[in-house]
Amino acid sequence: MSYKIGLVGKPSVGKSTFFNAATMNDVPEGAYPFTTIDPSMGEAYVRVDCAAPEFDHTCTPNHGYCTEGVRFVPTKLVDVAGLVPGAHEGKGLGNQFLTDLNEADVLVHVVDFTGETDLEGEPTEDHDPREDIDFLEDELDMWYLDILEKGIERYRSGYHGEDKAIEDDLAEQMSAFKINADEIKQVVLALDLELDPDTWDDEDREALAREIRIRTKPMLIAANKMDTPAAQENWEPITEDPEYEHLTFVPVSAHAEKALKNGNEQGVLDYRPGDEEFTVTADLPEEKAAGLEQIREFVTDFGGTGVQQALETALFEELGAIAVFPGARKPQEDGTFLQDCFVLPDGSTAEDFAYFLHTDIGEGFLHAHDVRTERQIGADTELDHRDVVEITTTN
Ligand SMILES: Nc1nc2c(ncn2[C@@H]2O[C@H](COP(=O)(O)OP(=O)(O)OP(=O)(O)O)[C@@H](O)[C@H]2O)c(=O)[nH]1
Ligand SMILES: [Mg+2]
Repeated sequence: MSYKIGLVGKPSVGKSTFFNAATMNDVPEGAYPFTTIDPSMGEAYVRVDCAAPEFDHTCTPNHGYCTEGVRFVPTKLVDVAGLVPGAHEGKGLGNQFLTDLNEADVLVHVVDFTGETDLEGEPTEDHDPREDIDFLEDELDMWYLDILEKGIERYRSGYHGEDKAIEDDLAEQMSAFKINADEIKQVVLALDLELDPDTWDDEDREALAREIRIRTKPMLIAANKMDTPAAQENWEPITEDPEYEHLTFVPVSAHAEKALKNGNEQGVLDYRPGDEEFTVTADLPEEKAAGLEQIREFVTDFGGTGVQQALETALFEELGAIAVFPGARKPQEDGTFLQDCFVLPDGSTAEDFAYFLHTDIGEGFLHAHDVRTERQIGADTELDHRDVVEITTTN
């Protein structure tokens, strides 16, 4: 039910460091059972400002945890290994790679901004991280193009029904990308193409595949290793390059996040994930203390290590998801309050939310209340990020 964020990138960019830091969580006992589904899939958290303080009560989260008004809401994170040239043709870990990619709702492309690793992840000098960005986009586009071509073949064969429109065949072939015939038609028309694949040349098909990929697989660039001077030098030229206007970049030090989480676990410092400050609580050997001071400088300058920021920007901005609290103004009789906070697709209505909670609630939907304003809202009202919604049913 929760969203899946996929970490992708060539070898040695820091995917595993990012993944380990993000999924290593000091969750209070009884909060949420940490389940490792497989070694590359874990539970990470995204921060949402808790609504409970607005009602002068303390929340009791069912999942994740809440600290000083910040709710940590679970989300799934996947370390998608195996990006190599030709991955779309099954090279490297090809099929596993594509399965993982397929299941990810949004991608975080981890890029080594130092330029000190080549496309295979081997040490080098003066590698342009732009090549990595282009390479991943091209690889994804070729994978989409393969599937698009199959859809066109399907249409030409006429096997699935003579009067089917091209967008229907493409939508069927591309169903794993969660795009429907109507949306495909929009993309075709937006590119000034006709709804007839016989009029499309190679370039048109590539453009179409790319456009569908951009719309269905939102992606964020995590500019990693930004704790190094080499990476910092690359930041401006790349993020201000007009070629990459379509991308969002977040500066990240996966290393720093891992070090702070480790310190927290060892009880030598207090750090809340995502914060731009932390407190050292133990007497540390000089070298370790100096290392932490470097990290302090980094998180102060960059507003955090970037790991939480990358996950949240991916989910709430690139994908456009919203977090909604089901609830009432007051705690229940057993003292529980705002136990849940769910992440829903952009544009979800009050009725969608009811169905999301349970089919019975959806089917019995009578009306809903915006708990903050105490106003009644209809089934079709679109919800906003951080809404607190109470649903009244007939049953
Ligand atoms: N300076 C710096 N080094 C980092 C950072 N994150 C990772 N590294 C280093 O980069 C190297 C590769 O990190 P990994 O996390 O193993 O990279 P990966 O992308 O999982 O690599 P593969 O599993 O081989 O694909 C290691 O030596 C890390 O210590 C960072 O934020 N800053
Ligand atoms: Mg790894």
